[in-house]
Amino acid sequence: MTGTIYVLNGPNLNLLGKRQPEIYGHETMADVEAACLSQAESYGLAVRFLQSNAEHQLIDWIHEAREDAVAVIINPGAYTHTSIAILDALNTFEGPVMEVHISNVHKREEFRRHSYVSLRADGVIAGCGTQGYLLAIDRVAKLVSATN
Ligand code: DHK
Repeated sequence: MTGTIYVLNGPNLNLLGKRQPEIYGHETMADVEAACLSQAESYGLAVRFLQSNAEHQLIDWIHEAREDAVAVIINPGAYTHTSIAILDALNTFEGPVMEVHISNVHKREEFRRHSYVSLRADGVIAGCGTQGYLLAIDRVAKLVSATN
């Protein structure tokens, strides 16, 4: 298999490992990036691992993914619950989209239960900690191999 998976991370995830570790764990974004690269490599896939606190930047990366990526894995952070613009951008992407949340958003505040991104996502993983990213890579590899 060949191709690049875009792994996109939204606001506050740059503080992973420091921010509310009782909810988000002790691993850092750098740890998650290294694990994603290694998991994807086992399938012959590459990863572009990105994080931004800015909605427009996430949208620009999704637009880049249209030309450059076989799949998108996205943890939009709080934009999950607010951003029609990110949903619209994802709707322009033709490959598989996986939505990942480190925490179990259904076990938390009511406002975290609604996701605009889920209207586009082919699968949603929540509450599996940072392992959710690796599970999403497994799923994407399966979906990409089925279309090749
Ligand atoms: C991360 C965030 O920053 C929150 O805003 C979401 C998500 C949940 C997560 O669990 O990874 O509500």
